[in-house]
Amino acid sequence: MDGIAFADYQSSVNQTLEHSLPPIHKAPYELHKAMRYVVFNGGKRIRSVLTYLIGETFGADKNALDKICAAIELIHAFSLVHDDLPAIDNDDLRRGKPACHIAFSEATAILTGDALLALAFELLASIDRKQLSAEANLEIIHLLSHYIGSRGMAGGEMLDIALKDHAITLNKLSYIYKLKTSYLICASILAGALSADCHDKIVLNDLEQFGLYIGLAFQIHDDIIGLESDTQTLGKPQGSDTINHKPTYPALIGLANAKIKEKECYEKAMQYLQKTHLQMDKLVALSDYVICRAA
Ligand code: GRG
Repeated sequence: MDGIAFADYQSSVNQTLEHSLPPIHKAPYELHKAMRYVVFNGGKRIRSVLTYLIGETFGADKNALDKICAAIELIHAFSLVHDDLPAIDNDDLRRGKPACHIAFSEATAILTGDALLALAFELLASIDRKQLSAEANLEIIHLLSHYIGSRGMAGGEMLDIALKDHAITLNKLSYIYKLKTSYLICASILAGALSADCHDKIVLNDLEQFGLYIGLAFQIHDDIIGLESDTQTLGKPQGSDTINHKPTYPALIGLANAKIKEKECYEKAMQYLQKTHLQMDKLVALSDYVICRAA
């Protein structure tokens, strides 16, 4: 995210992750090494930057935000490790480096994902009562667990697997993208608002819609750069979705129409963001980055 002032947020979440992850000199060494390998592997931290930006706007406590953001990045890292497994997407490369099951072993990768997910909720449950009310803390735990479970990210991944090699409509693909990608982005945004005890239903609804649309734009852009960016920039083979016969927006409606859909989602996202009357400069800059990034 060069050129945009997000380095402070990335460094805050990285520091919290550094303190929260078990050290590699503590047993089980291999598991702790793998957990750190996948968390400090060059991720952009988009989801946690969203949480920081929204949380700050509403006046949330910085220490509480640090833990919530670290938990979100742990959940995200967990989902990528399991997504790359031979039984799911069978990807050998992640962020240009060997995927966890290649660098370690398949069993280690499964346990690494499990341990990251457990640590995320341990972190959320450890937030100081002076930094976050018990009600808000519980709401955030409820929100995140709901958005990543069978009616969210895990459910989206299940549908994705079930539909492999089957004909699929654009509506169905959008639904899968909503569950598997937009929901964690949405949860990151709403967690930022809840961390400041925001309970304004209209604002929360507008933020949710912003998250759903920017999440869909993010995933469509992921499809587009999968075709257009080179292998080195992507950190995985260029055109791998096509080679693996994965249904994507460009595969279903062509590259030019996919770009139009992405722009429409971005514009819808901006309309909902404007409705919230929040301090928007950085959120707009981050949203612009989401649809302009090369990797
Ligand atoms: C039970 C929570 C749970 C999950 C298991 C495997 C799985 C189900 C879900 C995977 C969902 C997934 C990997 C969606 C793809 C989203 C996507 C495009 C991720 C890439 O995000 P970036 O570009 O990654 O933000 P970096 O590398 O920057 O962190």
